[in-house]
Amino acid sequence: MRISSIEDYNSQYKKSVEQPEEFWADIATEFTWKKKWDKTLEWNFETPDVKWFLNGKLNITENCLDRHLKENGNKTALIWEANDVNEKSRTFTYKELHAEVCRFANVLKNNGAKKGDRICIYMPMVPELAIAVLACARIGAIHSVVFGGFSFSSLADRIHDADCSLVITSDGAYRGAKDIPLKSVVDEALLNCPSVKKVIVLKRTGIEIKMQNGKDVWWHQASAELSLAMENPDECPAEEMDSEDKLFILYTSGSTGKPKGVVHTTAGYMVYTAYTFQNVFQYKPGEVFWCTADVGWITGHSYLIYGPLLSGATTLMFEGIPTYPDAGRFWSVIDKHKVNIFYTAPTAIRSLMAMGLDFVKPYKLDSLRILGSVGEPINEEAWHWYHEHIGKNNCPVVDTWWQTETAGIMISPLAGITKTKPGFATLPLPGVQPVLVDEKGNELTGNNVEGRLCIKFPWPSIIRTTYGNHERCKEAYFSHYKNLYFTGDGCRRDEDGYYRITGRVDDVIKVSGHLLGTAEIENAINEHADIVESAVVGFPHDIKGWGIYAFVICDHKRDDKEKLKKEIVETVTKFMGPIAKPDKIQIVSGLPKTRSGKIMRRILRKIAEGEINNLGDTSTLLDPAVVDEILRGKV
Ligand code: 7RM
Repeated sequence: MRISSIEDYNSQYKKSVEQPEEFWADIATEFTWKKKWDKTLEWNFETPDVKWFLNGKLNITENCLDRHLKENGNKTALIWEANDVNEKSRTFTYKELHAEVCRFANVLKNNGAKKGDRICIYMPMVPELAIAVLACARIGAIHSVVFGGFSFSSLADRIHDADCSLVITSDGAYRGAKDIPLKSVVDEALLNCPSVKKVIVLKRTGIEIKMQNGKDVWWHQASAELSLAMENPDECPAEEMDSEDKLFILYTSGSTGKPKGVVHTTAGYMVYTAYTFQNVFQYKPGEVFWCTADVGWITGHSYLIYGPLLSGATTLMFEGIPTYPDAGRFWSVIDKHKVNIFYTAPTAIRSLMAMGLDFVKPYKLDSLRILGSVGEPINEEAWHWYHEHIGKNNCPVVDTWWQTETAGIMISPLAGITKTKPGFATLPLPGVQPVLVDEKGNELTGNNVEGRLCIKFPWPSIIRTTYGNHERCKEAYFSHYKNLYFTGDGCRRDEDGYYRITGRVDDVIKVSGHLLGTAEIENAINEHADIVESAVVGFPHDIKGWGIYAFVICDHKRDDKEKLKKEIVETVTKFMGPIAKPDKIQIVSGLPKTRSGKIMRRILRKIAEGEINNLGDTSTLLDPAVVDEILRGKV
């Protein structure tokens, strides 16, 4: 499965295009199956319908855990570093992690969970989060992890959409100097989620919380009770799953206010995340791999938990934030745990770069071998800083492009093998066939072209559906261009055939690496009693990549404008969460609309970006005067 040189890459790539089924079948054979598949691939992008490794039977946790026990049972699977520098870090060998996962799988079963149930996980970055994810997979329950930075209303939407029967959470969470009351957010969300029968609560911060009799269960109590009820609570048979049984749902923002529940299935996800982990990062046995992403995002699913564990690697999980207790924390963790491969987001690199080199200097960073970047385009300045000051000009930087919907890395250098170029994700991985199209869907062939990025052949971990609404999956990804998966990104292919992602071409924005829907933010703003309408667009932001610019209409004149803006920020934080706080708010008396009442976001985007002399055609506006007013009041 391992690519070892650029010639090897070229020949594997060729094989993956000419004989995709043979190519992936060879790789899939390396895993543990309860029953081998009988057909490798069936697909149709019209409906859409993609199936890999048909009728194969397996459990992904047997591949993540049991498979390694015999030879590597005492090898470290997980290292955990706490938010607080003074709290002891924890480590789990493969044997220990296996036992913990089985034990918690038994807790889930004891609380009524079974194969096919949806379980929402809303937790801090503690080992129990990874244990909960794997325990769901162990029993065949479908996990839906919701990022802890989302608030009750976003959480409720997600629980409700997936019809979850169980929620796993903690009393509170530590993030930097803050204590976040997670359980009370769950309590508020559950006022509108009758499907939830049980809430399992991990004790983390010890804050006082309400425990509802018969519904809320303490993790440690439920776990202790097992020892009385079972002879072997640390063992739990792995449920037999079909290759195409759902493994998880992960919500991602789209152009409407309602997030999409991206569905991934068992075998294809397993094969692709392991394959990409090993090849992109060129992982060597014994190395420590650190992905800084939260498990609430796809990067945490695929490269903090599944990819590394499937590969028998040592994965590091960090509970805190890059700037606590100071901006040297990442570098101190790298030295402390001798991290070899470090995978983070450009927004983190830019914010640490802005804090100055004094926070880097005290650290050796000599364990590092490879650096990775994910989530947004990495600007050249950040790329060079990362390469020079963190990698000491000695570590290849892999700029990995991919999406929640692709589940694994799609376009990226292979560390130490592909010649890198700052700002470029470079070349597609084997199995990935990118095409660029113009707005009408004509394929742009040859090099030196720029268009919209599509993929023309299925890879094993392609999105299968959007939960509960297959039509939406078709509409969002498979109907823009015939027989192509549409990514939503703009992209350039340069003279060397290298790909450079230019950014989103739809109504979602990447803010600090978090994908947010502008419509979702507008809904949250509109919860403020005085706001009648709002329009949100992105604007370029030095650290965050993109910032949030909100134009709002207030239903009566308020003289205390600054207070109103503060209230709007609080409203967004309350309903959607702190990650969606607007950076700029402009109170306006009208929005630029067409005669049919559609907001012309193109104009607002230009204004927010400061391109005020180039607003384009405004002749179709109902009232062109609103544009002048907005320009006068720009913040
Ligand atoms: C992994 C992840 C997906 C969107 C994607 C792009 C942007 C991600 C890069 C990137 C430029 C990169 N999943 N994106 N990686 N843009 N270079 N290396 O981020 O679903 O949350 O977001 O992120 O716009 O479509 S995601």
